[in-house]
Amino acid sequence: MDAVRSGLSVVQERRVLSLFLHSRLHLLYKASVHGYTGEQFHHRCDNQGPTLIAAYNKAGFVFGAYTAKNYNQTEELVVDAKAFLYSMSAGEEYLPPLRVASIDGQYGFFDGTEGPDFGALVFLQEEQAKIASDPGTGFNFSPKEMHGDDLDLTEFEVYRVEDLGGLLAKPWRSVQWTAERRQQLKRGIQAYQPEIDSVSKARVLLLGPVGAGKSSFFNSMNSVFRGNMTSQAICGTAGRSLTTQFRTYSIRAGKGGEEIPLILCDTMGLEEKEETGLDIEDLVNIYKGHIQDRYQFNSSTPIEPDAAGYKKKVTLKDRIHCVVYVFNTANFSILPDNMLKKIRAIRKKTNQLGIPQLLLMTKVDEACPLVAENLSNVYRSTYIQKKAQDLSAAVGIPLNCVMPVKNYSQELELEQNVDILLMSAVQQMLNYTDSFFENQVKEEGEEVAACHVQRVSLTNSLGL
Ligand SMILES: Nc1nc2c(ncn2[C@@H]2O[C@H](COP(=O)(O)OP(=O)(O)OP(=O)(O)O)[C@@H](O)[C@H]2O)c(=O)[nH]1
Ligand SMILES: [Mg+2]
Repeated sequence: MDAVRSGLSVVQERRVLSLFLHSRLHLLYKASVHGYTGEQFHHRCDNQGPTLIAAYNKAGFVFGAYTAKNYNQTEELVVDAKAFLYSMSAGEEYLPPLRVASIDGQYGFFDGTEGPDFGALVFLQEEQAKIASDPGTGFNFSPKEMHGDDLDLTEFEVYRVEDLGGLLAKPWRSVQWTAERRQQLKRGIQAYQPEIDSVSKARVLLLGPVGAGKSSFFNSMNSVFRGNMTSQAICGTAGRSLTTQFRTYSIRAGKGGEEIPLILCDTMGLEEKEETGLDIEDLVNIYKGHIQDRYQFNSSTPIEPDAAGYKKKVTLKDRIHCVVYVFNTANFSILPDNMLKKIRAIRKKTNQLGIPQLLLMTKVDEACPLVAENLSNVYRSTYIQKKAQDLSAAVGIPLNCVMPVKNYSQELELEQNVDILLMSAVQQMLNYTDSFFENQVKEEGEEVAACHVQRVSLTNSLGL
């Protein structure tokens, strides 16, 4: 999923987005990966709402068409007053794209079963990397300006155009974006003490799809407390999980400083297929504290009790006290059904074991340009609010357990607002850890009470 990347450069994307108001592009289909066929195009692009085509040619043009209507293979002409064709040529980075509205202001496209057909421009002509160009049919343009007279394509992509909806007048969560708040959060986390004497640190497990930002979250928190950028956990992008070991990370406040009372446990990413990625049996062993730091996961064979890396004797301090599901805000909506099924199965198991759960929405900067511009817009972005609601519904986690964050990914210096958002998430993790311990105390109390009742009834039955 992460391997299919947009062919648009940052500048090209910005230029295309200048054609819309507060929108973002979401790649649905890339012909060089999925195939230059009408079937593949319709499979991925039908009923997706507003979409934008980006066709690339050797002459250096990126051009295409926008429609606000669905592709649906109705074999009819679709009227769309919002449809337009556009073109950008290389070397014009600072100019807005050429935009061509239809001749009658109504023409959209012919909704057939083959490639998209906007009359004057027909894409995937004859199921090949080609276009047919016929200015005057629906739209009028100069072929030289539109595509440099080059009809062969080097790439063909379709994006969903997602409306970001602007900013809410009032944020849906209030945050104090101040230096005092940053300090207060830092002090609060450092001073945290679990309610149970035998446990000195909260053990929080990060779980989620490959590339969601689990390792980056640890690195970011480590940086916040160190006071400078760190990259202890390996992170980056690859088709498969970069993290293949179970890692338990402590965090020190400052270089050589004291450890803070939090252990972040990093796992291998979850993968869509049954036999790949983190295995649910391994996960239960992690929850119970049986898997040791640096255990090398093997998707095809879960750990056995006599294996190296299996800790037989475990106590409450080795167990996972809080589970955090980590999702990339931007690509969550294209998570395959199998992945969601896997996550629901994990949720069920986690509930059975009574472990509190939170959801971390990462990459809010990538998801919404208004947030990238200013992180304090995170709770005012209509788009982020919608994503939080969608994620909450899909994973079955209440909205008040959903925490948006931005990890450090390219910065050289710490930033106050990034720190505040990251530490607010950790603060919540510690609150949830407390509820885990409260349950333990309650259960132990109930056990003691049950023993007492048993003893009393035994005493009674013996007539003592
Ligand atoms: N812009 C931005 N990039 C991020 C953010 N979080 C992570 N990244 C980037 O996303 C990529 C993947 O992040 P990782 O932390 O390696 O993801 P992971 O969940 O540990 O992935 P696996 O170990 O492979 O399962 C890296 O290139 C990070 O720099 C974020 O909040 N914003
Ligand atoms: Mg990782």
